[in-house]
Amino acid sequence: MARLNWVAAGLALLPCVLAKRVELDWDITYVDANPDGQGGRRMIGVNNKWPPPAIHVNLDDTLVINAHNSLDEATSLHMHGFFQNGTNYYDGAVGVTECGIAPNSTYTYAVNVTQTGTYWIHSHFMGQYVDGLRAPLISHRPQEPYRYDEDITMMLEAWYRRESRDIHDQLLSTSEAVRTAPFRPYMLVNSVGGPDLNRTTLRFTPGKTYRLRLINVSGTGMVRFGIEQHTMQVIEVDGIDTEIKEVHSVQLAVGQRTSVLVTAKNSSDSNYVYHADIFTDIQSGVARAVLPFQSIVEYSPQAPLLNDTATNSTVDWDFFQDIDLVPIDKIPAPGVNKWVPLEVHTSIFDDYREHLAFNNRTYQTPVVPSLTTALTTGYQAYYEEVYGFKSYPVIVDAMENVEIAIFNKDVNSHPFHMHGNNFFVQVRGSLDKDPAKRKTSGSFPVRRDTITVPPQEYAIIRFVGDNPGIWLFHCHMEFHMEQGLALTFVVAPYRIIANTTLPDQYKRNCDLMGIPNAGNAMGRTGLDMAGDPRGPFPLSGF
Ligand SMILES: *[C@@H]1O[C@H](CO)[C@@H](O)[C@H](O)[C@H]1NC(C)=O
Ligand SMILES: *[C@@H]1O[C@H](CO)[C@@H](O)[C@H](O)[C@H]1NC(C)=O
Ligand SMILES: *[C@@H]1O[C@H](CO)[C@@H](O)[C@H](O)[C@H]1NC(C)=O
Ligand SMILES: *[C@@H]1O[C@H](CO)[C@@H](O)[C@H](O)[C@H]1NC(C)=O
Ligand SMILES: *[C@@H]1O[C@H](CO)[C@@H](O)[C@H](O)[C@H]1NC(C)=O
Ligand SMILES: *[C@@H]1O[C@H](CO)[C@@H](O)[C@H](O)[C@H]1NC(C)=O
Ligand SMILES: *[C@@H]1O[C@H](CO)[C@@H](O)[C@H](O)[C@H]1NC(C)=O
Ligand SMILES: *[C@@H]1O[C@H](CO)[C@@H](O)[C@H](O)[C@H]1NC(C)=O
Ligand SMILES: *[C@@H]1O[C@H](CO)[C@@H](O)[C@H](O)[C@H]1NC(C)=O
Ligand SMILES: *[C@@H]1O[C@H](CO)[C@@H](O)[C@H](O)[C@H]1NC(C)=O
Ligand SMILES: [Cu+2]
Repeated sequence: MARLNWVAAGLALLPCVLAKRVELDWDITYVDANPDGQGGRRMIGVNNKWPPPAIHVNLDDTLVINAHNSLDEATSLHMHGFFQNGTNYYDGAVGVTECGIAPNSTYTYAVNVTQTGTYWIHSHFMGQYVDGLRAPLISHRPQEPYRYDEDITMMLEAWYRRESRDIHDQLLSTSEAVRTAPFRPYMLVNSVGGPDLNRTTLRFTPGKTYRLRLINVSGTGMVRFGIEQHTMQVIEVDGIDTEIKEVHSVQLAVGQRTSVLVTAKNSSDSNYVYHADIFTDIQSGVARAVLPFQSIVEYSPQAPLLNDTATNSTVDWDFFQDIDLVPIDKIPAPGVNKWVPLEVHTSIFDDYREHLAFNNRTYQTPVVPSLTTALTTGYQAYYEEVYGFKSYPVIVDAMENVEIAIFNKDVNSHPFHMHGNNFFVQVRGSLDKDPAKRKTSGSFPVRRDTITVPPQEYAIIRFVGDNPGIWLFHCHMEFHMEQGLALTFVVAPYRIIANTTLPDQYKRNCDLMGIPNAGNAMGRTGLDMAGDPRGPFPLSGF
């Protein structure tokens, strides 16, 4: 029986090694691929292969990626969860921290690895990651806090047969009849899926302990993962090692990562079912599954499959909440100097399209990337106006402690991702102010870089403005971001200006695409913001 490469790729843990330079040449190319075995389509891969390879680095390595763009449109790479401290221009957010890599051009991303845990790398231009330009990015440390025998990455996503440009156009259509949810026939586990469950079998050896690194790289939706008759121990979320939390299942929103330890049974008498269902949201603690997915944990090819789903005794979907986790490094939450309340709405705007918005302001990429603006407008870089109304800039002073309250007034869950930092998860509660639903963190709140806020609930998070740069804060459901659910934190403009020298390649790529290398969001000087769009605005009555 063919061994899946992702199972065989479980790394034996290496002892402490000297910091090294990990240099990768990535030619970003269109590739025909057939992930569900049901007919292929054009995907975006690397060096004419799909899926792009997982990247493994060690703490203190330098990761260098020479990214060449062989597509017919711009592209970029974002290392999701890496703080890019001092290297804002390598954060990959097109329109914020770069112009994008022009077709036929190159951009070299270089970062000193200061964080460990489970991350991923993906394009941050339009829906290219949904078209396949994404891969796990795993950072190992010499001594992991927990012991395990094998390290397995499971990248989970919903698979679309259509290219993301089509889906974008469909969702942003002015016709309500066209704006239907795109079809997702299958779940992919490490880029394979489809009706043949053997393609996603997870093979366990009796007695071994596995670290499963679950990464949700979906375009939309939430995933819940569980193995029948196995408990799991959560040990990491979004790169932060936590104290052990025993669970039967975990749920992950797009962009989120959770590592669990699973101890295999001692006998290979039976095989079991694992689940990785997609659901849209959790209401009253009940998930609405839209795409159930099951595959097999195999101890022995000869053993019978115990299928608990058939007897209604499946996994206990005991939705644990991230706010209950305790990081092992025990950092107390900072105080608060700045308060940023954000209401989340979806509605039809006066351009007759459906947009999503923070405080009714729907994000639009400025003409000139916000980082260019910060570096070329002198003292005006301290004024929010200069970045453009639609890039929703929020200026944060150096070392200011920011508290963000996200009030989700929508009918869907949204996973919010912060670039350049992680945040402390302080409070969760419901908009109806039901005290039973309010939860506060302990003294050492969990920190993460992506938080889900269910519909009609709120979350309060805090971060410290200790990483000068311009950092996007957005819903990680790709299409929601394209529908405008994003804003930018402009952290410590004085320090950005004092300490940033843009790489030559940054400017060359802008030149190639005809994007000015100076000026405000409109490409003009000073506060001349003529033509800066304010709308569209929500049609009244939502
Ligand atoms: C890229 O370069 C190739 C070969 O030089 C050329 O044929 C192609 O038109 C170029 N593509 C773009 C988008 O400039
Ligand atoms: C990495 O660290 C070295 C040594 O401190 C420094 O010279 C180099 O500029 C850093 N590289 C990046 C990409 O930040
Ligand atoms: C897949 O599973 C079926 C039974 O469901 C089995 O007959 C077949 O041999 C398996 N194929 C592989 C490649 O393991
Ligand atoms: C990933 O997250 C999305 C959105 O938060 C969710 O809908 C989906 O079910 C999650 N899981 C998987 C496996 O895609
Ligand atoms: C497997 O056997 C070992 C040694 O007898 C025991 O400590 C462990 O609890 C057993 N594991 C399970 C999952 O039953
Ligand atoms: C388990 O049983 C359920 C219900 O009968 C069925 O839908 C599902 O396909 C089975 N799972 C596997 C992995 O065979
Ligand atoms: C499982 O639950 C479903 C729905 O409640 C029911 O129709 C079915 O008969 C149950 N099956 C078993 C084996 O109890
Ligand atoms: C957004 O617009 C709606 C409808 O016009 C209004 O009820 C709501 O108060 C607005 N929210 C904010 C934060 O401006
Ligand atoms: C960024 O680097 C500065 C200076 O070393 C440090 O004080 C700060 O904590 C760092 N912030 C993050 C988010 O890495
Ligand atoms: C620029 O960066 C250096 C090195 O991290 C730091 O010591 C210095 O304080 C920074 N300058 C400003 C104005 O923030
Ligand atoms: Cu969203």
